[in-house]
Amino acid sequence: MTVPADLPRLSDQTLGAIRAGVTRPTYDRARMKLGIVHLGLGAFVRAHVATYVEDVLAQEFAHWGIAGVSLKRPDQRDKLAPQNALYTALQRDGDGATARIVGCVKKSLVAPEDPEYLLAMMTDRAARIVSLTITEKGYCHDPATGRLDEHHPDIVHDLANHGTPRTAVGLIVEALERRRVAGFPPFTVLCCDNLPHNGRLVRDLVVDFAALRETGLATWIEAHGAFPSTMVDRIVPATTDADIAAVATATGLYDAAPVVHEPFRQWVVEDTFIDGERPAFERVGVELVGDVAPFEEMKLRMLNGAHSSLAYLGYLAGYETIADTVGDAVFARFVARLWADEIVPVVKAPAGVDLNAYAGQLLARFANKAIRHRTWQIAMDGSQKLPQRLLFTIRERLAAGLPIPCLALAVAAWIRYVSGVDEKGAAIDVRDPMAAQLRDRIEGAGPDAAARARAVLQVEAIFGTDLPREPAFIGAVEAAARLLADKGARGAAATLAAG
Ligand code: CS2
Repeated sequence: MTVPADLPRLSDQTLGAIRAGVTRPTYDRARMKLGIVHLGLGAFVRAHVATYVEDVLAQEFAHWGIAGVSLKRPDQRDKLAPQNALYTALQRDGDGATARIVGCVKKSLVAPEDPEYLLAMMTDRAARIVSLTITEKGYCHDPATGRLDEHHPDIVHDLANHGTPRTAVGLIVEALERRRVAGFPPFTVLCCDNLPHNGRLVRDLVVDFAALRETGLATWIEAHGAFPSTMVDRIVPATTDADIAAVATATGLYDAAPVVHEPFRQWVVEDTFIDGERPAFERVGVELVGDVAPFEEMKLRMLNGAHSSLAYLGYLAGYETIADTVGDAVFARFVARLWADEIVPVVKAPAGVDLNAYAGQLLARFANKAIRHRTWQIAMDGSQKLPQRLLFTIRERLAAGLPIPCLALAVAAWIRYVSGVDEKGAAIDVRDPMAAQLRDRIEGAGPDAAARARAVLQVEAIFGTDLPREPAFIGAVEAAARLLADKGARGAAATLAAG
C-alpha cells in the first residue's frame, strides 16, 4: 500500500477537505497560546498526553497549546512543520480503526538548533508545565540507584555550558534559574516516562544537577518546585510506512507523522501542580490522586515487566510482535504464570483494583493483532528498563524466600539477547547504551551460558550492589540460562508454563 502522489498534505489549510467521520479540532488553533513545553516529541506523547489535552480543548477553549521539542534529531520536526504540527491519531483494534486529527501540538522544534529560543520559551511566564517523554536513558541517571550520573558526557557538557544544554535536566535547570532571576514561579515538571516514582526521580536529578551549579538554586527548586509523579499507559508502536498509507486512506490526506495506538489509555497524576495551573484533566478521565506509587508499581511490574519478558523470549523464538508472541499458546501460558505465580503475589494493588483481572486485561491488550508492537522495539535499552520492570519484583520475592523461575528466565533471555547472536546464529541489532560493555563481558566469559549469565549479573549499574551477591538470584538465572541454551526460548517457556 502506498500513498498516492497527488494526495494533499494535512495542514490547517486542507483540514476542511478531510473525509467525513474523522474528528478534527473545532477550537481556534491560531488563537491558542502555548502553555506546555514538552521535551521528547516521540509517538507516545502524541498518542497519549496530547490526546487528553485535545479532549480538554474540545470541551472548553484554553491556552494549553503544546510546543513539542526533540532533543536530538530533526526527523519529527521535519515531518510535522510542513503540516502545521497537525497529525492523525489512528486508534486500532480488532473491530477496525478510527482516525482523529490532533491540533494541540502547535509547534515542533529541535533543541540543539536554537537552544536560546527554547530556553526563552521555557522561561516565559505562560509556560506553566514542562512535560517529559525522553525514555529511560534520557535522564542520564544510574538505573540501579536513580541518582544523577555526574560522569555522563552530556551532563559534564551541560555543567560547563549552561546556555547550550543538551540534556533535559540541563535545560530544566537553566530555565528554572532564569525564572528565579526574573522573579517568576517555576513551571511544573511533569515526567511521563516509565520510571519508578518518576516525579521524585526527576526532582532528585534536577536538584542534584542544580546543586553542582549553585547551592542557592538547588534550595530554591527544592522549596518552590513541583514534580508530580504520573503513571502513563497506552501501547503505541513506532509508526511504519504501512501506517502512513492506512492513514491516507482513512482521512484522504497525506500525513507524514501519524501515530497508531490501541483503544486503552490511562493516566494517573499527582495533583500537585504549581498554583493549581493545569488543563482540566479531571473532565477527561485523568485520575488525579494523592499518591501515584501503587498505580505506577502495578503498571511497571505487570505491564512493562511482562512486555520486556515477552520481548526477549519472543524475539529469540522468532516472533516479530508481542501479539504474535502471545498468539502462541506457550507464551500466553508462560506470561499468565509469570503474573499469577510470581508478580501478583508481591505487588500491592491500588485501592479497588483486582490484579488478576488487570492481568487478564493486559493479555487481551497484548493480543490485539491490529497493533504491531515489535519485540525488537521493546527489547531496546534493557539495561535501563530491567531494574524497575523486573528486579524490584525479584528482590521482594527473594527477601520472602520465594522462587523466581519465570522472572529468572526473562533475565536470562535478556542476557542471551544482548549477546548479539540469536538462536539460529544470526546477528541481533542490540540498541542499548550499555551494549558494548555487556557484549564484552559475555564474550570474555567464554561459551558456557551459565558463566555468561554470571558475568553479566555483576554489573552494579543494573543489578545494584545487592543482587550480584545474592546466591539464590545468581543460581536461578544460571539455571534459566542453561534451560534456554538447551531448549531454546519457546522450549524453556513451555517447560516453565507446564510446571
Ligand atoms: C514498552 C512500553 O517499549 C516498551 O518498553 O514496554 O512502551 C509500553 O508499550 C508502554 O509503557 C505501555 O503503556
